[in-house]
Amino acid sequence: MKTIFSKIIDREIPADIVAENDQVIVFRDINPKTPIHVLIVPKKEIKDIQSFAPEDFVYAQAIFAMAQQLSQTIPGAEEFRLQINSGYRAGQRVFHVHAHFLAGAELAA
Ligand code: DGP
Repeated sequence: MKTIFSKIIDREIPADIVAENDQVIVFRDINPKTPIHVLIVPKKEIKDIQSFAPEDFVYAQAIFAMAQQLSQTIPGAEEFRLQINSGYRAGQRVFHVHAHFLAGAELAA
């Protein structure tokens, strides 16, 4: 069964998409925790970091590259937090690995 994020990637359900390339898609979180809160999601369905195969690490690079691009293009996102919850007990609720890009406010250290 497809994940909710794959349905967004395939345009089967709507999302506020802010960027996309061959490796990742970026859309606004439905429940934003900060003024700027987007999710960077690999286009390949990988459950969590624990499940990465050696060839999947290209997506780790793609997530970092996209985070840098977002910081340079979204006003107010020059400084940001990148957070990946990997596993239920770490707070993950959508089991399609993704990075939260959080910005637009001073975040607790
Ligand atoms: P996590 O707990 O790390 O798995 O984060 C999942 C995030 O995904 C959570 O912040 C809410 C967001 N989310 C869940 N379903 C949807 C959806 O259908 N659309 C959008 N835009 N975000 C969603």
